[in-house]
Amino acid sequence: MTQAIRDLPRLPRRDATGHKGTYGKVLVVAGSRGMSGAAVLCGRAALRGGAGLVQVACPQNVQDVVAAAHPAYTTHGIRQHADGTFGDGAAEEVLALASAADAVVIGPGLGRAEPTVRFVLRLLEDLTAPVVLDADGLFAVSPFGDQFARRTVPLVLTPHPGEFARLTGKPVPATDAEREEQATAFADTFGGVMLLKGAGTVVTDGTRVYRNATGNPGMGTGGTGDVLAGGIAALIGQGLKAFDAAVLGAWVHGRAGDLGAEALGQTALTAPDLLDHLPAAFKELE
Ligand code: NPW
Ligand code: AMP
Ligand code: MG
Repeated sequence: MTQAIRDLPRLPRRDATGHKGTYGKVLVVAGSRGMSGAAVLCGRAALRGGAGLVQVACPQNVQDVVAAAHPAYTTHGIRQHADGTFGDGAAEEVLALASAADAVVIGPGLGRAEPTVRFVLRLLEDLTAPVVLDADGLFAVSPFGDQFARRTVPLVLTPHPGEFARLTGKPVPATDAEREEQATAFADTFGGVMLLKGAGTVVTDGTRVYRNATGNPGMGTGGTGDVLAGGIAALIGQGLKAFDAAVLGAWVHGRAGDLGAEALGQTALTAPDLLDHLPAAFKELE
């Protein structure tokens, strides 16, 4: 597939009479003490991606920090035990919020404590909205067995090569051909969308394979992946199918990185700079 804009999935048009209820409600389940920034970046990216409403569900002990970081999303503090771990009711609490969502991101900055892993698995059992599973959400399902195979709810996995190796239980793919082959085989087996990040991000549903050409090594900096996950969920919320949202999300994320690098150079580029350049990248698609 080429990279020409005309060959990309179409960005949904905003109808003249549309309102915030029209453009999708995204629930971001992310963050923990020490990684509240991941929840902020993901929530802000969902807003930049065009979501009508964004809610960030994060552990109670970071809710105020996350809320103070941006005025346009709402927040929910997930109840915790005194030691900071999630209690048994945490998943039910989030499932209730998710019942109103059009797309759910799970994972950025959530952490890897055992109760968090159980929380993620419990969410995946019962969620009915499409899910973008990233970062510590991927950790919770690694190594990836057949427990999610052929689920009816769309699932997009967005690992970087290290996370992909953790999912497969194999070494990091050594060549581009190996990346593509392993990602495709993986998606084919689980029946969802695999977006394998890195230089030349691969997006595949097991049949279709798209190799992204936007992006640059300046994006090798903390938090850029958290931005990608929020952007893809926003596109799903606007009605794109999971594969198309992943393809368009990867393209626009890399394009924002390229515009950011043009303005600021690769060395100093940071994840919030991607958020600042997403508007220009999206404008090219409008
Ligand atoms: P190495 O070190 O190169 O040998 P992890 P993470 C490997 C949150 N964040 N090619 C790497 O190998 C995230 O959302 C929070 C090959 C290492 O083994 C997560 O929740 C931020 N290998 C959490 O941090 C900002 C590669 O993978 C392992 C590779 C942990 O996420 C930062 C590292 O991966 C961050 O987003 C590549 N291209 N890339 C915040 N502000 O709150 C990585 N590896 O252990 O999954 O750790 O990605 O840092
Ligand atoms: P994460 O490791 O989850 O923060 O994700 C890093 C993001 O930056 C992914 O979207 C990668 O595709 C992107 N990225 C990192 N390094 C490069 C590179 N050399 N070229 C293009 N994109 C990159
Ligand atoms: Mg990441």
